[in-house]
Amino acid sequence: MNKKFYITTPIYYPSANFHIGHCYTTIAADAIARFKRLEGFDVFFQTGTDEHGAKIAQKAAEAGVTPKEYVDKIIENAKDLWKSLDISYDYFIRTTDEQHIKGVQAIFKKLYDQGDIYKGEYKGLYCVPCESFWTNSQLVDGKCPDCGREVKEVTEEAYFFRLSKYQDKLIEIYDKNPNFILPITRKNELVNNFIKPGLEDLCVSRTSVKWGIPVDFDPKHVVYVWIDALSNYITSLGYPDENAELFKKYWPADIHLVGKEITRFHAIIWPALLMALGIDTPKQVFGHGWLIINGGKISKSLGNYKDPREYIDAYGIDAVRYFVLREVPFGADGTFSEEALINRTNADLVNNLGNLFNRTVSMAHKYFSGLVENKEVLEDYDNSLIDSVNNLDKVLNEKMDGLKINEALDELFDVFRKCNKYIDEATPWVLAKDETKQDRLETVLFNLLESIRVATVYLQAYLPDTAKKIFEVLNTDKTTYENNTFNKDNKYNLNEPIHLFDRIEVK
Ligand code: ME8
Repeated sequence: MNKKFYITTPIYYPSANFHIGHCYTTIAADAIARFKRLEGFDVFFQTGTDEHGAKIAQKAAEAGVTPKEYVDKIIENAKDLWKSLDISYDYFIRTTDEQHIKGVQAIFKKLYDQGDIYKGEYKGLYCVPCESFWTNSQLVDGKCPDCGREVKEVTEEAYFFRLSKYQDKLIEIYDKNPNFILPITRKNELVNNFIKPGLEDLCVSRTSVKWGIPVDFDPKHVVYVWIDALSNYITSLGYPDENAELFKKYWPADIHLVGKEITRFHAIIWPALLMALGIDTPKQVFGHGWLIINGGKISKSLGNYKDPREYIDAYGIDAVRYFVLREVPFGADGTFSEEALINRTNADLVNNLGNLFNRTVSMAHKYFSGLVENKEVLEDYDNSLIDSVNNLDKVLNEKMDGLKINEALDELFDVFRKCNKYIDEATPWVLAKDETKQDRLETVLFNLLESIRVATVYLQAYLPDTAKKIFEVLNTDKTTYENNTFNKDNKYNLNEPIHLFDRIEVK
């Protein structure tokens, strides 16, 4: 097999524990990764943490611990969160990993040696107590936005990356690959606001920041933010060793999934750095929208959020996964509220899927002791259900290729809705009373079970825990994507019915 697929999330700042916004990107990446694995791709799904910088050093100092001690705790918490959300990442990179540090130093040195990085002067407004540089527009009433104290203009020696040199080459990449930046609106914003006005060279080192990767040939400098952070996507694969097995196998990335606010770093700085290094650029940067809570962006610095585990404990893993994947058109901003989560769970998971599954399995037990096979006593309307089941593969592929995850889920749940409608049409409880209709009754139940089985194969990408429970009750090993069509020759020997989801009472 040579179909590979490399997908990444941003590496998040472990300045505080993660919130539902981080879960959003990570759950979406997980669903895409799982879908690709189902399809038979050899997937590498990477997430991780971006651990350097003045902010984290300051937080650690406030907590009275070293930066490493500070981030270690948050990362333990993050890994536990990903576990409780069934996140199937293959690799968790930390920018404090030795391999990453060495890789970043080698990248910096190579770019310097070939003249793409040069030494210059960084002029900025500096807040001494906060050890932070600000731009004029970031100041609040001319003062530091963090502490409100005076800032002063300072000049410090710094290294710069010749970003401006790559302006035309970037435009060439965008023109050649219409799917390089998606959704398309983000590409237009980027070209108009950043590329057209002209790119400036980028400051890539600091002497005022201590918690970072030292420039090995000039150790009073640390590598500043974006080279350190962005390089994670290749150092994890073994770069700068271009012959490293993982690098050869998985690079270039197929999708960098990021929030909209960092799309430009991924679509401008990152490909420029890669071109300078002489290696392939990623195939796609997808900038999704923000989850909004109480009218504003969920934010670590505002602290306006709950620990996502509270939602998982209250409503279940798959209610949370389903909500974030289904509620918001992927790409756009959307609101996260518990009320909306409850409504979605009750409508789609409890009433539609849960009810369908419980009713179908219960009837199969009541009428046939759980043993069901296809008696092929068909009515015309059966075909419309079977056709939509067989069409799922094509529809879901199209939707997932465009990362229309919410629409893919809607199509999948439409099959469950059709099954419920089919029960109303076929009225198995009426058939059950007529001895001459027993074969028709069994056919109806078979059609339902087989439709649920085929749909559940895809459901594994989105709601793996629920899919597993369904397959256990169906007592089937036909759970793989290959030849996943309605198979009239399957036979069922069902386990006892279960309630997949509990109705959530609104308080
Ligand atoms: O930016 N809605 O880290 P970060 C949707 N370390 N997504 C959200 C969100 C929200 N309200 N809040 C956060 C960084 N996210 C850098 C990245 S990558 C080389 C370096 C998600 O901790 C979204 O993916 O601030 C966003 O881009 C990311 O978390 C920002 O995480």
